[in-house]
Amino acid sequence: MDLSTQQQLDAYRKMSMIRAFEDRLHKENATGAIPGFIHLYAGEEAIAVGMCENLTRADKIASTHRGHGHCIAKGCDVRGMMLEIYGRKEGLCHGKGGSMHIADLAVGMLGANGIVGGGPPLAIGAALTSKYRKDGSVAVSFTGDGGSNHGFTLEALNMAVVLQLPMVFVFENNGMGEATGADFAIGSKDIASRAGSFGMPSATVDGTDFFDMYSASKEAVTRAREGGGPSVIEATAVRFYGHFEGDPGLYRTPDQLAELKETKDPLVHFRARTRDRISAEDLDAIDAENVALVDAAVAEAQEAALPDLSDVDADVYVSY
Ligand SMILES: Cc1ncc(C[n+]2csc(CCOP(=O)(O)OP(=O)(O)O)c2C)c(N)n1
Repeated sequence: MDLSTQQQLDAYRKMSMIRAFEDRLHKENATGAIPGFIHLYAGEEAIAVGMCENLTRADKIASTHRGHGHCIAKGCDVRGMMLEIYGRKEGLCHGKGGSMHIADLAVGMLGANGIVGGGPPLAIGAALTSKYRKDGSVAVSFTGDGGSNHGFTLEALNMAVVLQLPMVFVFENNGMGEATGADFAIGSKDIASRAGSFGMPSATVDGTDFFDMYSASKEAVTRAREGGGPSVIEATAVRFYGHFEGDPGLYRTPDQLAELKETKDPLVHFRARTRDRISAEDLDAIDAENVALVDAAVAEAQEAALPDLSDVDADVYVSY
């Protein structure tokens, strides 16, 4: 393990922040205060953080409809995200994007994406730019098991190999696409093994284990950065909430969900893996700090101003 104790604490801080953010949004959404749909990432924290701890601000990521965790892992400002989700003027995208379109190019976050499978074609564009400019940056797409079946995802996999791009495709296999099981929708039952037929290496990891995800990501990112071309990582995990907030979730019983939460919690796994070097009190303190930060962000978002009507068509078209 090449991570110092401080780096491991930093990684936990991000995973814990994602959990605090999502748990609070679950409650806030139930009050009717949040416009639009939200899809929560709780349960999948180790995937985003395990990957992004290997990236710099210059590296780019493309996300999904379930994007809050990717944003936090890549360094988006949590206050700006909360304001954005509430549709406020001071949000990261001036309150016009909302949960599914949060982007922050300053930290290399190309955007959450309401188009399932939309991330891979976007990210290979960033990877091609990196190769053309020879700037040494890497691009990463996060895609669900459902999105892994989309035609443009498969086209992007092929193009990344043909052009030998500095790219990593992360497939987050949480076992479900809305209410459809991945075991039904994926013919081969195995996303990672598709990579071989496209001509690139792959790894399958336990996406509830930060250290497993970190190691596989490190190998793939290093390969991409050193000119070795693209890779696939399939990371398995569980989503702790419904597909979207409001989903009745009839496809799993309360007992099944309770068991999954008990056995597949990435934060609990982190605590178990670091017990010999990081105290539970230190991790509890991080959790409490994050809850307080999220409390403050929500309180501010509730009171913040909406965008001005006169700005309705600003930021819609790019001026060249
Ligand atoms: C192109 C496209 N097709 C369908 C949808 C509707 N849709 C939204 S989320 C979703 C399921 C996605 O499942 P998966 O990729 O496994 O991601 P997860 O929700 O499990 O994170 C679908 C079908 C969409 N938004 N875009």
